[in-house]
Amino acid sequence: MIVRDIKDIIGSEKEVHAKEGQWISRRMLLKDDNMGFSFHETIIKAGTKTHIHYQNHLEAVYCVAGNGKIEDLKTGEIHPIYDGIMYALNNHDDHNLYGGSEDMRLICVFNPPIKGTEHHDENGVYPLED
Ligand code: 9YT
Repeated sequence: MIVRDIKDIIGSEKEVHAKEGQWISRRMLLKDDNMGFSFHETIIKAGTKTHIHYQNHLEAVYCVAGNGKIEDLKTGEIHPIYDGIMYALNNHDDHNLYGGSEDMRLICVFNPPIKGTEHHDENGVYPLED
Protein backbone atom coordinates (compact mmCIF):
# COMPACT_ATOMS: atom_id res chain seq x y z
CA MET A 1 0.00 0.00 0.00
CA ILE A 2 1.16 3.51 -0.77
CA VAL A 3 0.19 6.33 1.58
CA ARG A 4 1.46 9.84 0.92
CA ASP A 5 0.93 13.24 2.50
CA ILE A 6 0.78 16.24 0.15
CA LYS A 7 2.83 18.11 2.77
CA ASP A 8 5.80 15.85 1.92
CA ILE A 9 5.43 16.54 -1.82
CA ILE A 10 5.23 20.33 -1.49
CA GLY A 11 8.74 21.74 -1.86
CA SER A 12 10.19 18.41 -3.04
CA GLU A 13 11.37 17.42 -6.55
CA LYS A 14 7.84 16.06 -7.10
CA GLU A 15 6.44 19.60 -7.08
CA VAL A 16 6.80 21.05 -10.58
CA HIS A 17 6.16 24.71 -11.41
CA ALA A 18 5.07 25.86 -14.87
CA LYS A 19 7.82 27.85 -16.55
CA GLU A 20 5.54 30.88 -16.86
CA GLY A 21 4.06 30.41 -13.38
CA GLN A 22 0.48 29.52 -14.38
CA TRP A 23 0.35 26.22 -12.46
CA ILE A 24 1.95 24.07 -9.82
CA SER A 25 1.78 20.27 -10.18
CA ARG A 26 2.27 18.04 -7.13
CA ARG A 27 2.90 14.53 -8.38
CA MET A 28 1.56 12.09 -5.81
CA LEU A 29 1.79 8.89 -7.89
CA LEU A 30 4.22 8.46 -10.77
CA LYS A 31 5.20 5.84 -13.31
CA ASP A 32 7.62 4.18 -10.87
CA ASP A 33 4.72 3.47 -8.51
CA ASN A 34 3.45 0.95 -11.11
CA MET A 35 -0.23 1.89 -10.89
CA GLY A 36 -0.63 2.33 -14.66
CA PHE A 37 -1.54 6.00 -14.20
CA SER A 38 -0.12 9.06 -12.48
CA PHE A 39 -2.07 11.11 -9.95
CA HIS A 40 -1.43 14.80 -9.38
CA GLU A 41 -2.78 17.75 -7.44
CA THR A 42 -2.55 20.82 -9.66
CA ILE A 43 -3.06 24.43 -8.63
CA ILE A 44 -4.03 26.71 -11.51
CA LYS A 45 -3.27 30.28 -10.56
CA ALA A 46 -6.09 32.81 -10.74
CA GLY A 47 -6.25 34.92 -13.90
CA THR A 48 -3.82 32.77 -15.94
CA LYS A 49 -4.13 31.11 -19.36
CA THR A 50 -2.36 27.87 -20.35
CA HIS A 51 -2.43 26.22 -23.76
CA ILE A 52 -2.43 22.43 -23.33
CA HIS A 53 -2.52 19.66 -25.92
CA TYR A 54 -1.60 16.26 -24.49
CA GLN A 55 -1.04 14.37 -27.72
CA ASN A 56 0.61 11.44 -25.93
CA HIS A 57 -1.58 11.16 -22.84
CA LEU A 58 -5.19 10.91 -21.71
CA GLU A 59 -6.09 13.04 -18.70
CA ALA A 60 -9.09 13.28 -16.38
CA VAL A 61 -9.38 16.33 -14.14
CA TYR A 62 -11.65 16.90 -11.13
CA CYS A 63 -12.01 20.36 -9.60
CA VAL A 64 -12.26 20.43 -5.81
CA ALA A 65 -11.83 24.18 -5.17
CA GLY A 66 -11.66 27.55 -6.90
CA ASN A 67 -12.88 28.35 -10.39
CA GLY A 68 -11.83 28.75 -13.98
CA LYS A 69 -12.81 27.60 -17.45
CA ILE A 70 -11.70 25.33 -20.28
CA GLU A 71 -11.89 26.29 -23.95
CA ASP A 72 -12.12 23.48 -26.50
CA LEU A 73 -9.98 24.76 -29.38
CA LYS A 74 -11.63 22.41 -31.89
CA THR A 75 -15.24 23.42 -31.24
CA GLY A 76 -14.77 26.84 -29.60
CA GLU A 77 -16.92 25.71 -26.63
CA ILE A 78 -16.08 27.20 -23.23
CA HIS A 79 -17.01 25.25 -20.09
CA PRO A 80 -16.93 26.78 -16.61
CA ILE A 81 -14.97 24.81 -14.00
CA TYR A 82 -15.77 24.86 -10.28
CA ASP A 83 -15.90 22.48 -7.33
CA GLY A 84 -17.62 19.31 -8.58
CA ILE A 85 -16.77 19.60 -12.29
CA MET A 86 -14.78 16.82 -14.00
CA TYR A 87 -13.44 16.96 -17.53
CA ALA A 88 -11.75 14.16 -19.43
CA LEU A 89 -9.51 14.75 -22.45
CA ASN A 90 -10.61 11.50 -24.08
CA ASN A 91 -9.76 12.73 -27.59
CA HIS A 92 -6.39 14.32 -26.75
CA ASP A 93 -8.36 17.56 -26.93
CA ASP A 94 -6.44 20.73 -27.73
CA HIS A 95 -7.54 23.35 -25.19
CA ASN A 96 -6.84 26.50 -23.22
CA LEU A 97 -7.19 26.33 -19.45
CA TYR A 98 -7.99 29.56 -17.60
CA GLY A 99 -7.68 30.32 -13.92
CA GLY A 100 -10.69 32.32 -12.70
CA SER A 101 -11.18 34.77 -9.84
CA GLU A 102 -9.37 32.47 -7.41
CA ASP A 103 -6.80 29.67 -7.69
CA MET A 104 -8.25 26.35 -8.88
CA ARG A 105 -7.36 23.12 -7.11
CA LEU A 106 -7.54 20.16 -9.48
CA ILE A 107 -7.00 16.43 -9.05
CA CYS A 108 -5.54 15.02 -12.27
CA VAL A 109 -4.99 11.47 -13.52
CA PHE A 110 -2.74 10.70 -16.51
CA ASN A 111 -2.62 7.57 -18.65
CA PRO A 112 0.09 6.59 -19.46
CA PRO A 113 1.66 7.82 -16.23
CA ILE A 114 3.94 10.83 -16.09
CA LYS A 115 7.46 9.84 -15.13
CA GLY A 116 8.25 12.69 -12.80
CA THR A 117 9.53 16.08 -13.72
CA GLU A 118 8.07 16.61 -17.20
CA HIS A 119 7.28 20.12 -18.31
CA HIS A 120 4.93 21.10 -21.13
CA ASP A 121 6.82 21.82 -24.34
CA GLU A 122 6.10 24.92 -26.44
CA ASN A 123 2.96 23.21 -27.84
CA GLY A 124 1.54 22.28 -24.44
CA VAL A 125 2.57 18.63 -24.83
CA TYR A 126 4.23 16.22 -22.45
CA PRO A 127 6.68 13.92 -24.24
CA LEU A 128 5.97 10.19 -24.26
CA GLU A 129 8.61 8.44 -22.17
CA ASP A 130 10.21 5.32 -23.69
C1 9YT B 1 -4.99 20.50 -15.62
C2 9YT B 1 -3.67 20.43 -16.26
O1 9YT B 1 -3.44 19.70 -17.17
N1 9YT B 1 -2.75 21.26 -15.74
C3 9YT B 1 -1.41 21.28 -16.16
C4 9YT B 1 -0.52 20.48 -15.22
C5 9YT B 1 -0.84 19.02 -15.21
N2 9YT B 1 -2.14 18.73 -14.74
C6 9YT B 1 0.16 18.28 -14.35
O2 9YT B 1 1.30 18.07 -14.76
O3 9YT B 1 -0.22 17.90 -13.25
